[in-house]
Order: sequence, then structure tokens, then C-alpha cells
Amino acid sequence: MRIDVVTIFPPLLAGAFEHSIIKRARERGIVDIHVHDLRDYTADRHRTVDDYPYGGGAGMVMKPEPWFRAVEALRVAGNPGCAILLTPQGKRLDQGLVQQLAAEDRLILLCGRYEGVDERVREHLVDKEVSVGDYVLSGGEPAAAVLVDAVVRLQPGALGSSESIVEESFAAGLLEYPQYTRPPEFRGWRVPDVLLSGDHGAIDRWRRERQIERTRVRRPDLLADIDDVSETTA
Ligand code: 9D3
Repeated sequence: MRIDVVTIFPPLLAGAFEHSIIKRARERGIVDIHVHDLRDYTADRHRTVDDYPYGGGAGMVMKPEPWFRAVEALRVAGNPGCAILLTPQGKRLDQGLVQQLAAEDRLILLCGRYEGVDERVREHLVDKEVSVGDYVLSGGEPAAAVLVDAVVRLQPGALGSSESIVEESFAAGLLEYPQYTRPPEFRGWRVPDVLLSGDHGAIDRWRRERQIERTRVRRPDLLADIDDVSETTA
């Protein structure tokens, strides 16, 4: 998969893709990531990317021309790619959308800034608009970093065998069970006896129960989508 990110702050993203799983996936050739400066696609001497809003109002709006020049330059023949605008108005990112995007051959991510982006970019350039949640960021860059991380780890071969197991419970819509490591007692707080028992059937049941209980208390919205939980709890 190839991912291009267009931003007016490339340094905000550069480091985000140089560590851990994303770094390894790039080294293995599983994903090819490029960060581009939107100002490189301006045509004026001042490399202008924003302007005053028609109709007045506070703040600046990102001009359409640099976005069209950038995306059209990146969309090389035969492989248009899915252009995604990161915006608070977009569809909220969840694991289902991540899976959909992970199946694309090519993503072009547009990071907005200022008070917004000229509407013609949404209407005539981008294929999708994505938000990462209901809180206010200063721009699309942290959102792009989140999207890239979630998508890259789903690429075949990106994870080691021990890492991939962790994906299952979230994909199944449950939160994780509590985890412990040594020592068996720390400041008087003991690891639950069942985990030290060696009874793997009992351990599996205990973990499943904790997952369901924790999901019910913290994220009841997740349970609504699951069928097989009622069987386990019945
Ligand atoms: C406070 C300004 N808001 C009212 C006029 C609009 C607004 C514009 C631009 C709010 C935030 C931003 C910058 N955020 C993003 O570009 C963004 C974002 C986010 O803020 N939250 C969650 N996901 C995303 S994706 C891009």
C-alpha cells in the first residue's frame, strides 16, 4: 500500500512514521509512506495556502488551488488512490472504517488547518471525509497519524505473530481482560489466584467474564453489536 500525506506542517508527521510497527512495515516494503508540503504546490511567490472567507467572518479558509495541484500531481495514471480529507465534519473513524481503508491500494490524506477548507475541495476533489472523534484538534495532522497507524498495522505482514493476537478481542467488539505479570504480590496487591492455577480452561473463562463485565461497565455501546455474548453469560 502507498500512503501520501499532504500538510503545511510536514515536521509534525515525519517522526510519527519512523518508529515501531510503522517503521518496520516501511523497511519490509509493506507500506510506502510519503509526506508532502502543501506549499510546494502553490504557484505564487509567497506560497499562499489560505485567504479570507467570502461573506466575511473570523479566520481564514484554505484555498482550493494548492490542494487540486497536489492531489492531481500525486494521482499518477492508472492508480488514482482514495483521497481523504481529515476534518471534524467527516465520518467518525472506527475499526470498520479502518478495515475498509486498509483494503485500498493507495491513500492520499489531506490535513486541513485554519477555520476550514474551500468547499470545492470536498465536492470535487476528495472521495471521503474522516474525523477521529468528537473533540477539537488544531488541524488534521494528528488525525492523519492516527489513521495511518491503524491502517498500517492491518497490512499483511506488518505485525509479528505475538502482536496479531491482540487484534482479535477488539475486532470481536470487546475490551481487553485485565493483565498481570510478575511479581505475584506487589505492595500487598495480589495477582488473581486463577491466573497462577495453571488451569487453562478456568483462565479462559475468567478472562472472557472480565472482558464482558468490563465492556458492560465502560462501553455498553460495544455490546449492542455482539450476538455471542448472551450465550457466554447465560
Ligand atoms: C474551533 C474551530 N471550529 C469552529 C469554527 C472548527 C474547526 C476547524 C478546524 C475545528 C477544528 C479544526 C481542526 N481539526 C481538524 O482539522 C480535524 C479534526 C478534529 O478537530 N477533531 C477530530 N478529528 C479531526 S480530523 C481533522
